[in-house]
Amino acid sequence: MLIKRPADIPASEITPEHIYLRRRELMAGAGLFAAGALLPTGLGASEAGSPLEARPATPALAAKGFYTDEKKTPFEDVARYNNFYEFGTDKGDPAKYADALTVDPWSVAVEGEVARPGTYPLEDLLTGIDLEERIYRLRCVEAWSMVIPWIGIPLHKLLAKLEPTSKAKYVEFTTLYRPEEMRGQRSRFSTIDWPYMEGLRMDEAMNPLTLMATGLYGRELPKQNGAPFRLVVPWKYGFKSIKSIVKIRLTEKQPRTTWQELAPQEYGFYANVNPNVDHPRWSQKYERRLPNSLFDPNRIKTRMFNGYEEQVAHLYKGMNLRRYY
Ligand SMILES: Nc1nc2c(c(=O)[nH]1)N[C@H]1C(S)=C(S)[C@@H](COP(=O)(O)O)O[C@H]1N2
Ligand SMILES: [Mo]
Repeated sequence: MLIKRPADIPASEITPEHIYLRRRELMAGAGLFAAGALLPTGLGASEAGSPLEARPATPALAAKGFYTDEKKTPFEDVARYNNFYEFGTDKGDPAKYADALTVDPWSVAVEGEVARPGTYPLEDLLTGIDLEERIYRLRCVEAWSMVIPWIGIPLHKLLAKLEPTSKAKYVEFTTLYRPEEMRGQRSRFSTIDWPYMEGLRMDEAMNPLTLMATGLYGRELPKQNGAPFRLVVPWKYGFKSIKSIVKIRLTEKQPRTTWQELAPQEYGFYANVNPNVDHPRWSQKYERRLPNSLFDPNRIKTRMFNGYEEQVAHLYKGMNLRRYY
C-alpha cells in the first residue's frame, strides 16, 4: 500500500534533489511489500538492513530537521511498544491485535474547504509525490521516546494537490471507525468517543517537517504503527500523530480532538513538546529513550519542541505556551 508497484513508478517521480531513496532500492522494497512481508520475524530491519536504504544524510538535511544521527530505536521496539487505543490500552495490545485490520483497499475522504474534495483511493493521493525518508524523534506525552526512520510524503505536498481554499485555517484528521476489526472500539470500558480525531493549524500542517507516513524502516507500516497512512508531527506529543487516517477535512474553525475532549486540563490542541510545562500529573523535563531497561533507564533531557526549535519556534512567536499547551 505504501507503496506503489514498480511499474507504477515513473522515473520522473524519482529526482535526486527531492527523494533520497534510490530507485533500485525502492523497487526492491516494493517487491518485498508485494510479497506481503509485513513484519519480519527474527532479525529486525535494524540489523538485517532495510530494503530502502537512505542516502547518506547530509548536513543540509540535518539542518532541516529531516534527519538525526541519534541511535535509532530498533524495529522490534518500534513495532511492539505502541499506543493505538483502537486495539487496546496495553503497550503490547496493538502488536497483538492489529493484524485484524484490513488495510487494502484503503480510501481517504477529503472534505471541507478544498477545491478537490472527494473520496480517493490511497494510491491516488500518493501518486506524483516522492516518498522520502525522515529520521525523527517521537516523544510521547507519557515521557518515553523513540527515534524512528519513517517513509512518507510531506503533508504540504499533499495539500498542494488538494488545493485548500482561502478559508482553510485548520486540517482535521479522522481515524477509521471499524469496531468489527478494532477490538478497542468494541470495548465497554473505553471512554473514548470514537473515531479518534486530531487536528493541526494550517501553518503547522504546511511545515516541511509534517509527514504523512506510509512506512518505517524502509518497509510498509506495521498495522500497529497506523497502517496504511498516518500523520507524524515530530515536535508535538505523540498523540497528535494520528494513525490509520480515513478522512482529511479542511476547516475554518479549530477542530475537536480526542484527547482534548477527554481531558482538556491535561491535553491541549497544541501539545507541543515542552520541558517547561509539566503535565498536571507528572514532569515533562525528562524522557525515557527506548530501548531501555531497569538497569539502564536511558533517561535523557526533553528538549523544547522535541529538538525542532529551529524549524518550528517561529510558528508560536508571541504565544503563551503555558496557556496554549
Ligand atoms: N488513532 C490513533 N492514533 C494514535 C493513537 C491512538 O490511540 N489512536 N495513539 C497516539 C499516541 S499517544 C502515540 S505516542 C503515537 C504512538 O505511535 P507509535 O505506536 O507508532 O509509536 O500514536 C498516536 N496516534
Ligand atoms: Mo502518546
